[in-house]
Amino acid sequence: MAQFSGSGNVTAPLATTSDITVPPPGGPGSGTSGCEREDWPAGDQPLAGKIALIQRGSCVFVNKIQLAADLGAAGVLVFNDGGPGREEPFQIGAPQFIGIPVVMTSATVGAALYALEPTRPASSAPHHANRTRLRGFALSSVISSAISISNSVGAP
Ligand SMILES: [Ca+2]
Repeated sequence: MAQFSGSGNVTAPLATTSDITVPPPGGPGSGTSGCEREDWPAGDQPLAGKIALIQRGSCVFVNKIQLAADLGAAGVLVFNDGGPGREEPFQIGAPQFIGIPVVMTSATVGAALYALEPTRPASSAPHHANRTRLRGFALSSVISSAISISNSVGAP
């Protein structure tokens, strides 16, 4: 759920920041996922055609979202950081000028998606196909349910 985000349905591969640990070892709110340019792969548009998976942390949501959008993200999925009392999703502000769908989800869903992200080492090759199917199912479920909430927020 993200109030005032861009609307639309996005189905795309995940890209995750390089600095996610659930829960953050420095305590609630101490993580910097998606706050710095260096959290993402190098290049002009490294997130083009992808959904950016970002953990809640020390910088404001709009900065994380804007950075991901600037790097080409098709959508943004922010998850709570998993610290004490920081499991459930809540409504975050994502200004419409950013123009891409933004969704907030729980720490559990975020951590599960992070664990399935395909650029991370797979435990063994035979499981890869199952992991890919599971990832697609989970992500599409998260995105479609959250986007319908986002659209209803904007309705008169
Ligand atoms: Ca960071």
